[in-house]
Amino acid sequence: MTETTHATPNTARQADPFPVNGMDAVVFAVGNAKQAAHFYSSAFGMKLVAYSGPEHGNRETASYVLESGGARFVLTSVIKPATDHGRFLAEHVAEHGDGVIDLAIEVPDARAAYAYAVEHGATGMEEPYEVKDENGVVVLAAIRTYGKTRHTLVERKGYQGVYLPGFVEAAPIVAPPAKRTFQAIDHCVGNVELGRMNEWVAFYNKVMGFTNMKEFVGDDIATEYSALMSKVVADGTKKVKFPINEPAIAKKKSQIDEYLEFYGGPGVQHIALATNDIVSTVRTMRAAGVEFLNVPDSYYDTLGEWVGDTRVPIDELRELKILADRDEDGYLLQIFTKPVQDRPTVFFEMIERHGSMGFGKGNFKALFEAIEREQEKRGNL
Ligand code: TYF
Ligand code: FE
Repeated sequence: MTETTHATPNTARQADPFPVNGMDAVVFAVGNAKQAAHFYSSAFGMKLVAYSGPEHGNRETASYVLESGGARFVLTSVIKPATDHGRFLAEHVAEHGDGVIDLAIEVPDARAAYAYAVEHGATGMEEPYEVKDENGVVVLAAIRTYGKTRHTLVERKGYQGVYLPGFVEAAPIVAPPAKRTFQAIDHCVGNVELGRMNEWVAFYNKVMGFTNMKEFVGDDIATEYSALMSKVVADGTKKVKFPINEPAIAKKKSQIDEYLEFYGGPGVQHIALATNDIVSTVRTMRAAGVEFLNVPDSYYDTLGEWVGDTRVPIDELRELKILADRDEDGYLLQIFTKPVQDRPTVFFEMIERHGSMGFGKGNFKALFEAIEREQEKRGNL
């Protein structure tokens, strides 16, 4: 696009170099996708909608597609490795445990997105290719990001099938909850090695034209109590938000180091899921046995003084251990699960936003202390 005038400079009006529609799916490689699908159905209220496996001609893997509103998870296990992909899945689970292998992004033009990314320094993993069935055609391409994680670029072209060609419709495993437990993927966080956060931020700046959001954890906070540094990149519409963490050298062993040690390298740390009723979300998930980080009562003794009025009374936040934070744009309510597998690696955040586009900076101290108490119980502090 050429600039015709300098009278109204407005970069926001310039064509987005890397337009995205939003997150397409979070793809997990797990040891037992059948049981994981049950967990995300019964404990996270997700609905199984599609399946691919040996019953339908896929001899190598079993994949379960679950949805909650606009959020989509794909859980994949290898049954019998036969191709490079099967061996990759087997090795991934052996090395990293259950984890995220793909943060798939829906784009309006996968060929253009891939070309732009590779031109700007991304490593291509799959050149753009078409997959089709009677429901239409989808264009896929993939680039590499931190660790063994990839971004598949998904161009759906109005595809009418349940997920992708090769998948068949599946019936829910348990009756879906009357009310959705969450609506969307809010952000996906990566942990990278010490000293590499800025490289990965630059990667998203260059390769996807993502810009930095104002919230970050810098040196000062890091050494004082968080033992991590963090910056957030997002696409122009802020639909896709990727915080990147690295460990910091502080008084205590970083929670990021614990992750890197037990995951065996960089990878996705947490997925934040957006809800419009965090109280009912947390009640439902707690009743289903999901464990959340504990917050000391003292947090709630002073919360009202600085956070002001929120939709949920402080007493109810206290009862459910929900955190609250406020900035100039509004407030947010958030809560963190404990890791959802035996390794102290991947966990989830539930978040209800009311104007604030932040990530809970006001809670970092209370949150990181809560994480460190868990780290200590595991003998990793
Ligand atoms: O996504 C975020 O930035 C917040 C805060 O290990 C956070 O959820 C950052 C690092 C971390 C846990 C939570
Ligand atoms: Fe988060």
